[in-house]
Amino acid sequence: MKASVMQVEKTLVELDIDQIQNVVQKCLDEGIPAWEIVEGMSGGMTQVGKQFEMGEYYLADLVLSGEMMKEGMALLENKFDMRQMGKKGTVILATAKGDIHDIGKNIVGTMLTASGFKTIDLGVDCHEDQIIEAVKSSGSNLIALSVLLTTMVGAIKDLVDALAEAGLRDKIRLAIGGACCSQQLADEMRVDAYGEDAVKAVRIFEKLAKSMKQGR
Ligand code: B12
Repeated sequence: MKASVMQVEKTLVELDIDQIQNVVQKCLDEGIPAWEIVEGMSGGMTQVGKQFEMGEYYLADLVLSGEMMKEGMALLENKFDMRQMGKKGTVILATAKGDIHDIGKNIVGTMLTASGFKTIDLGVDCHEDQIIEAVKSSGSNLIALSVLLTTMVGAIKDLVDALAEAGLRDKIRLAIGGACCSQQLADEMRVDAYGEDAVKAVRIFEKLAKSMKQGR
């Protein structure tokens, strides 16, 4: 990782909100691509999450880190090559019902957009009916579901069942990610893929989109 990107990561971990835009801008001035800067912020967020779990940070710190992420992203939004957007397909993004975590989903969305996908972001706490509706109205066949709460794992099954009921299961590829997800859970829930970070999410959807085109 480049020194300036490491600085972005460190600034996030240290929750230095006054500096976040300065360090992100420094990366941009050095010509560092936006997606690399997103990776730095994402790494910082992951560390903040771990320190929270160890009892070193409080809930207010988490909220602050989320704000910092937003401030940093504000400088990057128009730095991605939008000419490529949608060329690889359209991905519907959602956080599972009952779950309001959105930082990871937003990073996944940014990385997908940056790599040539169009994204339709349904936001947080998404009921399966909302997702089905979006599939029908957009014609998209790719879904990225973020699930962080163990208590909401059932929402994955509800979505898979609802897709089957709507006669859409075979026409759709669904990937999951977030703190409580794993490959084992993906297998149990019969979803098509699990990814542990936004970079993997891009690889997964490239592969899934390709398999759909080839009529796997
Ligand atoms: C930040 C945070 C919050 C923030 C959320 C702010 C926001 N706008 O999102 C706030 C403070 C609001 C919050 C609230 C709560 N939280 Co919280 N939160 C976290 C924390 C510390 C970090 C999450 C995060 O943003 N990480 C950084 C991002 C970048 O990582 P990420 O989300 O994992 O996403 C990456 C990958 O997972 C992947 N990915 C994500 N989605 C997808 C999708 C696909 C398809 C793919 C391929 C990949 C992928 O790519 C992303 C980028 O690399 C986690 C700890 C953790 N280990 O995750 C707890 C955590 C998820 N929260 C937890 C809890 C319990 C709660 C609350 C219930 C607390 C409470 N008592 O009120 C509430 C939830 C209320 C609700 N109904 O949802 C628990 C869940 C425990 C469990 N096993 O169920 C955790 C694990 C903390 C803990 N150990 O106690 N939280």
